[in-house]
Amino acid sequence: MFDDQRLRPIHEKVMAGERLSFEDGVTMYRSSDILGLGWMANVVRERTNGNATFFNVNRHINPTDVCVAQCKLCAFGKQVRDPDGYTMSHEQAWEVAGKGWTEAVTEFHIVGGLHPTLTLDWYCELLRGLKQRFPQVHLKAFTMVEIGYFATRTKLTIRQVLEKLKDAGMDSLPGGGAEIFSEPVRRIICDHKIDGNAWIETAREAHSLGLHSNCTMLYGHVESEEDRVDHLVRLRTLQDDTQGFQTFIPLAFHPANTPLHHIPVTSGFDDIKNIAISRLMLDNIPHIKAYWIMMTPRMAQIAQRFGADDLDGTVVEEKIYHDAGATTSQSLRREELMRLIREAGREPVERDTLYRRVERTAQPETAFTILV
Ligand code: V47
Repeated sequence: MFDDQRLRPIHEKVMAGERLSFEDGVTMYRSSDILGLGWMANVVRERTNGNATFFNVNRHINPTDVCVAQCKLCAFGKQVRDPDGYTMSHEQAWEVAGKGWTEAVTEFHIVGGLHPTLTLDWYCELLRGLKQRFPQVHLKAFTMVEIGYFATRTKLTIRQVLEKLKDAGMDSLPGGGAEIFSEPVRRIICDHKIDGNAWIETAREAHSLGLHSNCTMLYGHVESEEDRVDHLVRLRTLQDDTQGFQTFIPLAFHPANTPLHHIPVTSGFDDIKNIAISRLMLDNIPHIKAYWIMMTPRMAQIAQRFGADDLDGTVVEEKIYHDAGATTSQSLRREELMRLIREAGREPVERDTLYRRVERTAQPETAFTILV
């Protein structure tokens, strides 16, 4: 069954439900047997999530692109004095949230730059205003990096910052900012961000407050295969302790308009391998997301047979990847997402952020109930 015989012992472990080792991870990254990897990942995917592919109806809100970090990996952040930078007022952010809004939206995904003067109270007020105007919408807000930055600026602890944001309406956290935990790599691609340990410890603190989060890995820049496996194992170890991660999202580096623009874009082969290997290594994280904005809808569709069980959402106005040269559309309609899923032989399941099934009643674009 395998072109690459080195996958045989890994296959035995997968079939027995045994945990894969660091060395297994490296072996898989060094293998070109994409069908063998995909077959095994599909077994785990179906064991964990059956035939369902999840999606949600969400909207991204990026309140500011002004960022003090100036990471080399990023095309989104602008310097304070850059005339192209923007910072929304509360009213503008609330208006953006409502633009083209229907009651179908179940999630706002809110992330932004590390702004030098906006206060934590400003962010709390932003959340309170959203909750007041859209009480049924889940607020998935702020990466671990933003939480760390708020703590540094306010001189509060990470826990205190999380508690304040939670009180103001934050329901969960997205998975961004993890990049790659390896310190030498971080120094090259994002040297002003919190380090890998701080990212992990912030996630631990969030989970301990009952907040779920996602997690990501940015690949396809200067990292090695060992760095990728190290990253996955560190996420898996935290998940053993907290069970707070819902979804892992492998993110391919988009070099356009970044200081690292000389790095070639990732191949479809590598994108699919990352989906499969993450499904196999992260035996304790329930969902693997093929983020269609990053992978293209075509590749995300195929990923559903290589380990992925989630395609993210309708999104609406994505900026981070489009500033870095993504040519995908900025949003997909519910019906289009469902067609992509059905064509892959999967059952489309609309979910809310916490993976409860959303049942559309009456008009699909308006009313819904969440099935617990
Ligand atoms: O943290 C930034 C990455 C992330 C680039 O939690 C880049 O459901 C590639 O985390 N090329 C933000 N990647 C996106 C993110 C995310 C997306 C969708 C769903 C969820 C979720 C989270 O994007 C950043 C960084 O890792 N990023 N610049 C770039 N040039």
